[in-house]
Amino acid sequence: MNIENSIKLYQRALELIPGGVNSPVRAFKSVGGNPRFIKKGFGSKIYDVDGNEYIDFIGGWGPHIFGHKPDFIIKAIEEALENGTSFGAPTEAEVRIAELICELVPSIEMVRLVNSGTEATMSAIRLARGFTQKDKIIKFEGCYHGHSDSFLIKAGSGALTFGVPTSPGVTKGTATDTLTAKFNDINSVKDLITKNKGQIAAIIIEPVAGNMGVIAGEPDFLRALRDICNEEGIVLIFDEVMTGFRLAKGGAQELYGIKPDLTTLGKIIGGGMPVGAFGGRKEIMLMLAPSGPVYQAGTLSGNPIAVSAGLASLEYIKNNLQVYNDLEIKSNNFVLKIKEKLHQIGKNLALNRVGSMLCLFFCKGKVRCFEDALNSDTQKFSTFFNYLLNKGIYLPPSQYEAIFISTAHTEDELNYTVEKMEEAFKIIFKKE
Ligand code: HOZ
Repeated sequence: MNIENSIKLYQRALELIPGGVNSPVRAFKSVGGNPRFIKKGFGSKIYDVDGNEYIDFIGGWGPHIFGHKPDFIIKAIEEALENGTSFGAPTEAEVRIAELICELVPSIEMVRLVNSGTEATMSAIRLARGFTQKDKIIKFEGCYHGHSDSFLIKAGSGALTFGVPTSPGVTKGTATDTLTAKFNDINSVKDLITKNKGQIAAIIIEPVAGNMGVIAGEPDFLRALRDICNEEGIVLIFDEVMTGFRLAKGGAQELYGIKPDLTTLGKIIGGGMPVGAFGGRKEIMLMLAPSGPVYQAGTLSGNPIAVSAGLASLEYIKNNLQVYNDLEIKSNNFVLKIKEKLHQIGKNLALNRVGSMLCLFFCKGKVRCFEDALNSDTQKFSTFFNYLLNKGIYLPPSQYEAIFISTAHTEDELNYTVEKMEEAFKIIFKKE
């Protein structure tokens, strides 16, 4: 595969941008090789600056549930552009998207738009702290809630990919206020609450973790979290930046039938543009400025172009709810075919899937928490990734990110991917 132009661009970028990229995982450091510089995307495919075509399983890291450049999103953006790009004043589209979010996600009674998932989670915990007048939060090992200080402690995603789950630069004070529990282990949460009685403002969790690979929260565990939060007056925050509008119209909380107090959203809510949101119980949301004293603001929050793309996505979802069933069937068949190939070569890897999010761990046994995820052989993942990349299949360049299936992926493309995965498995397991 000729990647001459990507190589040249990377060399130029390395001189000017730390690590040559604007978000660490893109640098391919954990899998080796030169990152591909992407020129365009259409449907299930992306194309690099050397003209190579790839079946894309990143989907912009989640937003592109309908594939790249869906007509209805592009049309909405073009129409919005006719009117200008940014006003720093309220627009009708913000009201319409707020109505739609509250309709699709019933636990959200009021919502605030921001520009990214990181902003959403960062603001949600400030709000929870302001509401409860308590300082500490509980997060889970391997969960990733964006890159704000409070969350870069035993975090997943890029932080985990590069072995710095707790980042330098986070002050001791901040770290002291962030307690970490074990995913899917309610006793670890109970212990922290007992040791920090009356001091916990919020518990934040990805109900389906997507940043230490994909790991589903177990229903009993999530229900127990809800109960504990009720008993202790703790704000339960579901980080649905990845899972919101991805697993169901109402996100993971709809699948599990659990209502968090606050929800954070991103990715699909922006239709590929920079939008995030947080919302939830009215009495909590009313604490937010200018209704209440908890400050939060943003020059580009509710940006009309970004909101137009999000609105088009959510309207499409509302009118086409069968997409979730279609994605479930497609993704399940895909995983079954991969498992069949593994079975044929006598291997049994951990393959986790929830709806159209999935992850293959190079280890045996179940992966149900961070520690289990760390058992995966990342060297094997690297070989797997690079083999597929050279066959025109673009997986996330990290063991600890999610593979996303979109409505645009065709059966032929998925079958081709399974075929190439089988070839990769044979190479990886040849010596065993
Ligand atoms: N942390 C993001 C995925 N969970 C990666 C974002 C990016 O590199 O674009």
